This record gives sequence, structure tokens and C-alpha cells, in this order.
Amino acid sequence: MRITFRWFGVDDPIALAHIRQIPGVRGIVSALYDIPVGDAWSRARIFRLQEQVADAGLDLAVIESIPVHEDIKLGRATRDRLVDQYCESVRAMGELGIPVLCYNFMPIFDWTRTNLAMTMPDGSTTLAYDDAALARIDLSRGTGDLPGWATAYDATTLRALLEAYRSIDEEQLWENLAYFLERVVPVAASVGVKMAIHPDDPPWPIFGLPRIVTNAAALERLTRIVDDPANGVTFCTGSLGADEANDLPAMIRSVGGRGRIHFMHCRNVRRTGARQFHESPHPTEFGSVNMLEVMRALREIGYEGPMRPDHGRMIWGERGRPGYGLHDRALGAMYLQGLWEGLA
Ligand SMILES: [Mn+2]
Repeated sequence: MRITFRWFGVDDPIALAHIRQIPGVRGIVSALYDIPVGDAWSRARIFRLQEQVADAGLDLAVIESIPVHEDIKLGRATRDRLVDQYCESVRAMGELGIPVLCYNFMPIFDWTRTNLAMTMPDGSTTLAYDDAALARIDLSRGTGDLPGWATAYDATTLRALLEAYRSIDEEQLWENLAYFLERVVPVAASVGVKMAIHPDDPPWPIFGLPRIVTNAAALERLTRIVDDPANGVTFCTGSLGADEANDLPAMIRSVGGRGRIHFMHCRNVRRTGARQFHESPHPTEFGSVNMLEVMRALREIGYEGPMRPDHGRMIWGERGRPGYGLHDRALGAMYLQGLWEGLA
């Protein structure tokens, strides 16, 4: 296992130089954030990012993520050109020696919360989700009321997208994912890139939109669509752990035992009701995920890939991008390495 840390590029208030000071962190997880969704990423632009990271004494270990255009998820006629462009980006990162690509296949919204700053008893703030609060959000005026998505879509664009998804049920979304994987995985495999799909977060349908990467059966199905080692998953303990039915250590032994976990996201969540949770500090005692058992399962399967502390709380007066402050994620990085060392 290699500890890595997400960095949002030069606009990230957290400097690479500070990330470099977290003991053990040598790998960076990043992306090009200014390229319109669907456009191919040039080798020159990825190389520049790689150089920026290398100049700080770190290594660009994972691209998270190259977004998948909605037309691909919807299976529209324009998808062939978009898939070709996606393949071009994958080829470019592979040629530069970047080994892992984290992506997701969630319709319209990726990670969704109903509160980005829930205050905890200790004064820290954290991300929270409550299905009942989500149900009260009115998307007819656009995404203005959805925390974290305020400027993502105007009302007209969003209405058209939601309308387009009415004809897409879970099986159709699986078919569209298969179409994408059948074309992209062979390219990834040929240039040494491991595809690592991120589970849906939260792992259930929202706003009537289908979500399919949610549990053990889904991970199994995903990896069988194109049965190639390059077709794997990002195992996100926070996303999958939001559903009590998911036995995380068993899932790691199963999908990871077949060599298909290519990236680990480790964070804890505390489930407080049906489809209701908030993100907690990383250690087992604060959340519903037994992080020790997660690490034990990873040790058992001989996991050697990248791992990053996922979202953290905002602590010590830090302000910044929700979930992506420096301090709590750094604590998470240390805790995870402590567990790992203890199990050695
Ligand atoms: Mn994650």
C-alpha cells in the first residue's frame, strides 16, 4: 500500500509543499480541472501536471478523475466521438506512466450531501446526508439548493438532462457502462493504465436517477463486463459504508482477492438512520466502518496499490473546500499508516 493525497491543482489552497510534509505521503492524486467534460486531455497538459508534482518531490500516482460525459452515460449517438476522446486521454496518461485512473458513472451528480458543514459536538464541521432533506430539494429551479452544486447547472440544462434520464433505468445504464468499458479498457490495458470505477456516493438512487455501482454484486458484475485486470474499482469505504448491508472486509476479499482493487479511498461514516449519515473522523470508534478490519482484509489480499484518506472534517479553524482541508486528512493518513504498520 502506498499513501497518497488528493490535490486540486494550482488553485488548491493546500500547497504540495505542505502535503510533502505529511509523513509517508509520496503520491499525489489529481486531475486537469479546466478541460471541458468530453474533450481529450493532451499529453502536454498531463505532463505539465506531472512535472509540477515532481518538482515538489512527489509522484503523480492517480488521475482522479477524467469525467465521463453525460452523453456516454445516456448512450446518445454522440458517444462514439466522446469515447474516442476518452481513449485518447487514457492513452496519454498511460504513455506518461501514470498507472491508475479513478472515474465514476453516476448520472448528473456525483457525490451528494445535504449539509456540507454539519457542526459536531467538538466544534468541527463535517459533510452529512439525509434522504429526507434531499427529498425537500426542488431541482426545478436548477441546482441552487443542492449543497456543493449551486453553479453546476442552470434550470433549463438540468431539466433537459433529468428528462433525458427518464428513459434510462438501471439495466440501460449498465448497458451504457458496458459499451464504454468494452472500448476503453482495451486501450487502458495496452498502455498500462488500471481503470478504477468509484462507487456511487451515496450508494442508492437520488432524484429518481439510477445508481448502479453500490454493492458487492455490482462490483462483481462490473469486473466481469470486461474480464481484464485493467478493469477494476476504487474501493471507497465511505461510499460503500453508507449502506449497512455492505460487508466491506468481505467485499475487499472478494473483488480485491481477484486483483481488481486498484485504488483505496479510506474514510469513515456514521450511519444515523435509514439513508442518513455523516462523515466521521477516520478511526473505527467514531464511525460505522471498522477501519481495522478493512486494513486487515487489505493486508490479507496483499494490497500494494495507492490509498488515500478520503474526505476529512474541517478542524482547527481551517476553511476551504468541503471535505478537502489539510488537517483532518493528514490525521487520517497517519492513522491509516499506523493500522497498516500494526498489522505488518
Ligand atoms: Mn471516495
